[in-house]
Amino acid sequence: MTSGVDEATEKIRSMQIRGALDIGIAAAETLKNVVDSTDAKNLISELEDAGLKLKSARPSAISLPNSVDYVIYLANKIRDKEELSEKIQEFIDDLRNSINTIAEIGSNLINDGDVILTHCQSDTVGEILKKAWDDGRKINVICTETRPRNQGYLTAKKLSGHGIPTTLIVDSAAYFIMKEQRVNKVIVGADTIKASGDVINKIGTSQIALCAHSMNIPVIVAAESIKFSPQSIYGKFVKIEERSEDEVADIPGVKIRNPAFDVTPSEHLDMIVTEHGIINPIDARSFIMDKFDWKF
Ligand code: RUB
Repeated sequence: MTSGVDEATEKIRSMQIRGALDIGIAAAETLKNVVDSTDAKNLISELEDAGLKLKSARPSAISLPNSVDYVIYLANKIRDKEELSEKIQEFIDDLRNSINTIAEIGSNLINDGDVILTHCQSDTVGEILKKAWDDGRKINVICTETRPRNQGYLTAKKLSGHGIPTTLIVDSAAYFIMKEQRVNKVIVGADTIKASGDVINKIGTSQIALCAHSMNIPVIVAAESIKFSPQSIYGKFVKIEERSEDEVADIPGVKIRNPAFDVTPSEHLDMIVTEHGIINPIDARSFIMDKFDWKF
């Protein structure tokens, strides 16, 4: 396989590249390399092979197949390789820019004095919080550790490195701390958003959203449109990644489970911030029909 496809697939699989947006961008960049280095006559089959490989790297972030499918859609439409390569670059640039637009929109939801809880590590959420801080809003952020891979450490380091007062807690302290610290907003990222408005994100998100919902604390999801699932319109199931038990514990005779994502029902979510504006989770279906017209 040419053009770094195996390397990119391995980096996504081993989580050297992680987070749904970065995974989608890495897939598009890899396929652009395929376009730039393959004969025009073999291009579609090379892209399809590379796309299949990339898609197999991780199953729960829809940004990965969406990104692959969009590049292949472009390749079927645009036969001139140079023009195709430019269009793929435009797509990559749009993906990169969408996070800044979400930061603009999402930071307006943050008020001075907010105590915000976030889970895992989402670049999109991070940019919202940093923008709110840069705009002068004095916020406090609580990060969950996010066992077993501890992505919450990355979030805590990034935010505190930016000057934002940041507290790290173990995952099981979420409910206690939400009450004690009077958390007034929960903000999380997303790996996949279904037509029903249900959101697939890092394992533990659904518990946090349930706690927040029970205390009337708004739960905000920050996600680029590439993370919505057109396949879910037809009821396609999203596979929840089950990672190695080695990440959790080694206790002889004990079965270990390590699901990496969970599904938060739309009724426990208040809004989704996208680069196209804020939507009600129950409007996800029409959002998908509108933004994925190339799919239908
Ligand atoms: C990452 C995770 C993030 C979303 C959104 O899981 O669940 O919340 O991917 O991230 P993992 P972003 O570490 O297993 O990839 O906003 O950066 O796209």
